[in-house]
Amino acid sequence: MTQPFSYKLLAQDGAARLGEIATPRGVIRTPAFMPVGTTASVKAVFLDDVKAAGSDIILGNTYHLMLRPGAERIAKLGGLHSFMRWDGPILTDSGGFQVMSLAQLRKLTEKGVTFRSHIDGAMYELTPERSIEVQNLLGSDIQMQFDECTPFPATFDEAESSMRLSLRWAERSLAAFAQYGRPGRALFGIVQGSTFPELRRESAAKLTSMDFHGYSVGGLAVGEGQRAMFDTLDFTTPLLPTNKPRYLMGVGTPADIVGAVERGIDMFDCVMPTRSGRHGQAFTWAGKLNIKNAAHIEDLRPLDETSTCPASRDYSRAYIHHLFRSGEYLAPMILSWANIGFYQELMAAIRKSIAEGTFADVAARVRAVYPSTVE
Ligand code: PRF
Repeated sequence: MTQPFSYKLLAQDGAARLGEIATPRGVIRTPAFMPVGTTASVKAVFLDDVKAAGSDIILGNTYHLMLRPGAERIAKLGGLHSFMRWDGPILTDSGGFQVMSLAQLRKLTEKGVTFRSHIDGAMYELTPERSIEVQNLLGSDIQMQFDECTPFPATFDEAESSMRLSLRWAERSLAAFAQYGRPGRALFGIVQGSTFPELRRESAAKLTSMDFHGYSVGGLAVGEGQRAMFDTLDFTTPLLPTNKPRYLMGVGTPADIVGAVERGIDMFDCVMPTRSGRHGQAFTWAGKLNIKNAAHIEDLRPLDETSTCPASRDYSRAYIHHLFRSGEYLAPMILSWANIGFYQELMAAIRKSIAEGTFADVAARVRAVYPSTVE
């Protein structure tokens, strides 16, 4: 029998939650960080290293994969897991957020979004039904409802009509999931409502009355700033059921993650470790450093001697600095790997501390070197 999708809350320290999500493809330890593999690749990092760093789940994108190589083609080739050689769980985003940030000539209607591909200029349509169909053709284990990420800032009226559109799309996404989904696959609803308590309350109330397997908090980390994001989480996470996972989409810095865990969030994804890695930024337990800086030219120390990740532990700063200066492909590879290693060590430390009731110590340690932008 297929292992059903389930969430188990194992321990709490304040509002911070230690848990486990069981899926047919394996267990996800939460709080979890999901490396982003937009185009069926966690950029510049081999998946064996992503896995060995402690990643239980990775993220893929409906928008990119439906354009290239195409959802039907991936299904024909055996599905996304075997295509990219990742046998653990995969979560896919539903595409609306990416359409609005990447595609040209976007037109949003009640039915969905039509847009011109940023790759070849061809016209496409993405609706709740097509998004869920694509996510199932890919074979994604955790799927997202089709939603509109309300731009920031938005007036109350704009945020209200956008949130209500996402609610209608939530119902259509659920109906499509009943048609295309398979046993063991999960569908998450996405709470919208910008920074307005009343709108978040309406969104959460309607979504939690529908039968989703988990809940995302969307529409944050879109320019509102960390204070407003934390304030929004303060009144949003208590509206979500305690027996299902909560996912804060597109977040964030180490300080963002610690602050959101503190407010009851279980799952995160962000391009930050890999994108920063490609640009010479390294995340370590002593803070962030820019390896391109001349200060590292003769520094034989590793990025982080406390790390168990080979990328952080085994290569000298001088060597990685040289690779960046020389434009070597290996430079972004080592740094992206090191940053995935750091993010997963951070999550492991967070999980251990919740079990031991010492989350505040890890939070303080992170904030000492990754100053929170909240005054
Ligand atoms: N909706 C979806 N994907 C997202 C977001 C959202 O609101 C965000 C917001 N930070 C990131 N990714 N579907």
